[in-house]
Amino acid sequence: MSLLLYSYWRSSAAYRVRIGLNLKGVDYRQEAINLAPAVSAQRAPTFRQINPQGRVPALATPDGLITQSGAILEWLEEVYPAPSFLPAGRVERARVRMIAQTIAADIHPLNNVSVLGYLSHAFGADNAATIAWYHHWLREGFDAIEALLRDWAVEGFVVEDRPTLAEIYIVPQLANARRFRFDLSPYPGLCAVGAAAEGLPAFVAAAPEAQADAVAS
Ligand SMILES: N[C@@H](CCC(=O)N[C@@H](CS)C(=O)NCC(=O)O)C(=O)O
Repeated sequence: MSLLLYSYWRSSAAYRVRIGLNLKGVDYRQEAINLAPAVSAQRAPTFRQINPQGRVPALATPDGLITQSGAILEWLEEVYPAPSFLPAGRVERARVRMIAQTIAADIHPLNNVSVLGYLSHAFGADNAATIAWYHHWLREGFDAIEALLRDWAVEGFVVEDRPTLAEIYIVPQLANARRFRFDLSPYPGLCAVGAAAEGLPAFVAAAPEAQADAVAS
């Protein structure tokens, strides 16, 4: 099956999908869409024709173009059921989905590149204010996840002994946190999850620095 991922090395949403594709062992090609403000390839009419939302990730599949990392991951899970992104137990499935949603719905949308740009252009937020905003929403979300991990007595992977949807969302969000110099010392549980997953081949190959467009940006 021929799959083409529109991606950007620094996009944490695309990073989730790269991890997912690698965990499934699926062969895919990538086309880099440069989101750097000075380049803004996502605003180019050519990419808007492919994905009218102008965002990455987007995956070209035999079923058509699929956008939204969560929708792409669900599609992958349906087309390539093994190994599954989801644990066997209902309680465990709910747990990994809780974590994924906290990141996908409560942290990431508030800290997206276009949101940060709008804060600056429309409201005059300077760099310090923008970073304070970024850290605020990260803290809100990470506090919640850290408390859950503590309640569930997680040490390492969130459930079972392998990465699931939880690690697919946590690892890229941790990378964003480090990039924006967010203090991770209050989050030993999250860091332990990251440490359990980050060295696995599927995660190493998906990391931002490992992407071909990292050098070019
Ligand atoms: N909810 C979307 C978010 C996609 C998204 O916003 N991607 C970012 C990069 S991480 C992007 O393309 N940003 C461009 C922009 O904000 O204009 C998903 O999970 O795929």
